Amino acid sequence: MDFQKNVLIAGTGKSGINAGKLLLSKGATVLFYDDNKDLDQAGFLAQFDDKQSVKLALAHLEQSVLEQIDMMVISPGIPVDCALANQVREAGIPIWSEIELAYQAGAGHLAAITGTNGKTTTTSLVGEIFANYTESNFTVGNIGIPYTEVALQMKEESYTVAEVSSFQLETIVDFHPHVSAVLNVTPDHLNRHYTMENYASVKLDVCKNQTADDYLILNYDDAITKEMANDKRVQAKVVYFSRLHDLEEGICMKDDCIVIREHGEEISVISKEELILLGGHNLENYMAGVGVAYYMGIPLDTIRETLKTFKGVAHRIEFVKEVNGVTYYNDSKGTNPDAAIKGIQAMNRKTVLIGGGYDKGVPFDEWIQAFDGKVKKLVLLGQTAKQIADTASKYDFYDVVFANDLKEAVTMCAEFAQPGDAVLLSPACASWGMFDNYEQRGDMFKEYVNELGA
Ligand code: UMA
Repeated sequence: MDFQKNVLIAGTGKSGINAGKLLLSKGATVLFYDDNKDLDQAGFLAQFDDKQSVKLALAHLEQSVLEQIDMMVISPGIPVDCALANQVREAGIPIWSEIELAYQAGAGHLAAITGTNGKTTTTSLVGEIFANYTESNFTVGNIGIPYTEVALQMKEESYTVAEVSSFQLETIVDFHPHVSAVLNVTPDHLNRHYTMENYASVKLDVCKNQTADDYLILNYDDAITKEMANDKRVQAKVVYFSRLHDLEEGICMKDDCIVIREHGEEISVISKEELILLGGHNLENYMAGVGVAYYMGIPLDTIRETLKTFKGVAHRIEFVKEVNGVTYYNDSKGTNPDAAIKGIQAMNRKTVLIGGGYDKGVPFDEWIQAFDGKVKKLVLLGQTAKQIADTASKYDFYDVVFANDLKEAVTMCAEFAQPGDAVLLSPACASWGMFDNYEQRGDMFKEYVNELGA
């Protein structure tokens, strides 16, 4: 691939910066464009060693400039039908997604995971499996590490797993993972893709360059992904996973154990009891991760060992520690009632729940109704504490106490919880006013839990 071109990079976020650095190191000249006319230009340009080869245009691009451009690399947050992209397309200039550039520059074995929910957890799991298998491994993409940031470090023997969003898939060209997965498709990003059909179709593009030698992992329990197998773009071998159905071929449950069935044989992978992450949605993430890793050729022993130790993604129903027989979970990312419902649903035992925080003016009724007899004590803090307590009383739930801060809440939980119980921070509220962000809230929670002792 010849990278010595004049390249227009749309977007000056982390995708744009890393795409630019990659291209500059290959001898390209780069013109950045960003709609943000207030961007700190000097600060931005200071990030590049080779300043001679970098230019920056804000909010406006002369038509005459396009005549010198060979290609455009577009950041995922920029819609592909914006005025600039249309102008570039009309001028006959190719548009590449940042992941396409990384794919062209990178090397080695590639798996790609997309879907509306669960893709970060599944990608992290596969990333850990790869890390336990080989030294040269990379976990990249929408998960927060731009693929272009590390593409040039990849070697033929490297194993890479990329979390890919629909935004990134819209402008792929030759992007070709050996194993791809579409976990599920539910309404999201419709302001960008307009219809569910478009959104689902862009997700399935993850497989468009795959051949009969490759694998496409699909969720059998999701009506949209189940149907994807019949799409004419699918040349790869389809492998379904299902939490709810017994499959003749594919990945499913048998006697509470994840099994792989292929060519009439059954391989037992792991029992549900050995897994740390709770909830049906996590079981699906485990199954998809098993499928991706297995068809990437990773030995089953490595997959099993990683499954046993994988603690999930920070702040999402994250296992923290067991103290005096009580298991502590950090779900600080449960920043709204919907997300917090998933948190409490994932608990399979009596739970002392910490909730409350910043007031976004949302009702808490559905969250309280989802307690389902599992919550033995609700420890409330923050602006919304009284509103939550009032809502709880509407549903005859009175096991409520108030804490002045998170540290006190953790101390109270340690007193209320009995061996065998869970303590869950899943506040159903944003953290603002008490913490900088949900990450800081989750980190503080973990610190206080660790202070409780062994
Ligand atoms: N910009 C424009 N015009 C626009 C939109 C943005 O000029 O119409 C400019 C902004 O002024 C800014 C730059 O583009 O300077 C930002 O680019 P970006 O939005 O593509 O953000 P990056 O920092 O490059 O981060 C992107 C992903 N962001 C989005 O898809 C919105 C990150 O996913 C990803 O982690 C990162 O690349 C590395 O691959 C975030 C995300 O929210 C987490 N993803 C969505 C999701 O998960 O639902 C898809």
